[in-house]
Amino acid sequence: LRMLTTQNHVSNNIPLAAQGSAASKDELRDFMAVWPDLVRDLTEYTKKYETNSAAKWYAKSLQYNVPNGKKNRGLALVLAFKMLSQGKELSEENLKLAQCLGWCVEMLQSVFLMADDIMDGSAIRRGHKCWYKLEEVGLCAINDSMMIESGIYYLLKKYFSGKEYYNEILDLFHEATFITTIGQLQDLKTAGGDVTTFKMEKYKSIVANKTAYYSFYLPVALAMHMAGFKDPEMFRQTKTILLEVGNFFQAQDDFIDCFGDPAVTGKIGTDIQDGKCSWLAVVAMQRASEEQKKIMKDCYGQKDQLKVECVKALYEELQLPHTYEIYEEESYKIITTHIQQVSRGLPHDLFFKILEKIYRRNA
Ligand code: DMA
Ligand code: MG
Ligand code: MG
Ligand code: MG
Repeated sequence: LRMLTTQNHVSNNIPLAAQGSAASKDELRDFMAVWPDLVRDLTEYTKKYETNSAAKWYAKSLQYNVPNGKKNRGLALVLAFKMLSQGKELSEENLKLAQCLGWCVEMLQSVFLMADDIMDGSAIRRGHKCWYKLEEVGLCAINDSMMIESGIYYLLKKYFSGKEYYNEILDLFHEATFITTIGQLQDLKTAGGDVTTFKMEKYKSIVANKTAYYSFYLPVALAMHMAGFKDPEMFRQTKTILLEVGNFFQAQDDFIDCFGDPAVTGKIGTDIQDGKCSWLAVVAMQRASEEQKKIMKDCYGQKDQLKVECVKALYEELQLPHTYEIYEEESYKIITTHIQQVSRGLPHDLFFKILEKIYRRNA
């Protein structure tokens, strides 16, 4: 059966992706149903220290920033828990806990996005103004993001402090947070530098830290702890595969930043203006003539809309949309092969489902 399934992934890779199979409508609905309880937990907690006004503000900030995304990370955690746990672990109660933990990952994602939008100077997120762009918010968004981060640890304590895996999941949240901030630092410090020095190796290092670790490894590793996994070799293999998936995901994000439709992505690209070491900039530098490199040097990393258009035109001239299409196909195949090589009883289907969820995405 496994042979057949994996074969299917290599030869017939379109329909599965279209199914968006990492979570069904029901799973999304069940996941959403848990959120209001967590908001209540957090606002009740706030009221212990302050008047209603802080709790009200916190509720508003949570509601605006946490539940309106695709929820891929939280749903991946629930999916992973279902697939990894057997028999007694897969109780109603544990499922609810996995959903809570999934929301904690979504909260961490919001924390990073709230800060990321300030640092990147973005205007739109998930089809609405970025939180910091709201008139009544501004730089209060920094404090709001810290409040959401703290909320994660309140919820972890409330729901998991009695569990034997409590320390493991706490460590994972702390580690993922630190690694992501390292990645964001790399991203910010590289941005605006000499674009002709942007290389794929540098890109991969930034992306493994800023995106892959918290977006892909964290949710699955948390689910593994919940399901009682202990073997470090299993975590190592999981990390290797999922960092690769995360690299693929960020290359997509970078392509979408320039060539995506804001009506679909819910955000407006800033990578060219910000002079980011993006997948497009790196590949452009691999292929550019000396003359084209000079155009990039002159136009990349500036607000001037004419210069931004100039960079986009150069990307087109270098046929990067076509290169990207090939890259996406090839990466999908390579990751598929690597998934098939994973041993030690990890379910290949879990990795396939996570990969299929993002393959050929446009948002
Ligand atoms: C994503 O980088 C990384 C984090 C930690 C949010 P990005 O700035 O490319 O993300 P986006 O395109 O969503 O602003
Ligand atoms: Mg950004
Ligand atoms: Mg960023
Ligand atoms: Mg981006």
